[in-house]
Amino acid sequence: MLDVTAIRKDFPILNRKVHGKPLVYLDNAATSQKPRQVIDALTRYYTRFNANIHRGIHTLAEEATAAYEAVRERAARFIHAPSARAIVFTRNATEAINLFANAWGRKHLRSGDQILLSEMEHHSNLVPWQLLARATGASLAFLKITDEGRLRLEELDALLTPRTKLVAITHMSNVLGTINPIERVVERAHARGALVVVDAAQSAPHLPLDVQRLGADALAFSSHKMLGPTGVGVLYAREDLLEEMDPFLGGGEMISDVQLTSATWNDIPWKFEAGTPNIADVIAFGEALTYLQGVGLDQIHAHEHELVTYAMKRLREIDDLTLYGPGNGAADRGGVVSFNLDALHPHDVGTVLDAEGVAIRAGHHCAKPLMRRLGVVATARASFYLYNTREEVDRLIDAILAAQAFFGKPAHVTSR
Ligand code: C6P
Repeated sequence: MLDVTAIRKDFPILNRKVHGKPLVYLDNAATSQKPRQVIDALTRYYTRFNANIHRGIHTLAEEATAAYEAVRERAARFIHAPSARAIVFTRNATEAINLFANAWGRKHLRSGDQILLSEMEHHSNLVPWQLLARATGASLAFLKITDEGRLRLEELDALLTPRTKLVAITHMSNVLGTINPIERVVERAHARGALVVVDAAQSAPHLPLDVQRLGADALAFSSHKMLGPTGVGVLYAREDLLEEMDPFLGGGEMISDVQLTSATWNDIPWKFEAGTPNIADVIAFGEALTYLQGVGLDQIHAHEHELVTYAMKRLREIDDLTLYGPGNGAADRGGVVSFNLDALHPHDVGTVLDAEGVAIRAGHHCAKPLMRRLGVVATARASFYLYNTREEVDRLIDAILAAQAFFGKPAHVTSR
């Protein structure tokens, strides 16, 4: 059991009011709030040891370098990577996927090769592969999903052909909440000689993650969804892959030697970190990782599962409301729930909820092909994190009833 009361005290923003009502922040899948420890780390860096890293020989530069590289070690431990050399810092999960798609894909894919994706991918794990396919002549294939929002795994073997060089798949859907069985996908993909890239943007913040147990060849996630600052992402990739990949961006830091017309590359992972990186935010991200590990990812996942189960039970009590994704209480469901109210646009729902102090997301969630598969243009989405409570779920339900009342739909359940 999490001590949510104690946790909430670490998040100053949770004390604020929105439209005169206490904030209920249920947009964690978009970005999480930050604990004081992370905010303080940023201030500490800028007030104590701000300096450029790797190249300086003065004390501040050495301290900043040590703090930055220590976070690489911490990030490796967080996902059970075999070594910090397999951790590349990027701007976000999106850039991490683009890095791999360009640096690995352009070298290894040819016309006639195939990239296998799923119908539930975020645009960040779709468009980079579309660009790669266009550049190399490779084609895209898609693993379909069931009406409940799960992968049609029984179709996987047929889709994995000798032409399939790479499978890129999300660990957890940002719309459906589905947690995909990555190990099983990896096992079958590897049996056919294909690599697997995992989009862990929605899983790394919420589930214990072990890249070696998953068997992922590469995996991407973002700091800002896991209590850390914006502007930091992580690409994990097998060291042997990173070694043979060409750089993605060229510039300072990523070189070993430079002549007027040629250059040689730095060791991994620095080969992929051209220019001055986001030093302050990486260092503060380290505090986020420490915070999450202090609380425990198992406990966080259990807490969110309980909240989403309760939320779905209460959402089901509301007439004219459609829920998306695996059924209530399903073990393969994380703390994200998408829904629609008949005859109400999700943006209108979101606006009324905001007036009640409840922050949710409404829209296509950067998953337009999935929206089409669900037969909608948009959904409303509530997403939970370690600091959310059952009382906040009740506030969500009350606010939805208020939205129905506001737009003239009868409310069929009584508010608590
Ligand atoms: N999803 C959401 O509200 P970035 O923007 O690079 O930090 O993360 C991209 C990304 C990749 N994969 C998945 C599954 C995601 O959910 C996201 C980000 C946010 O759902 C913003 S669209």
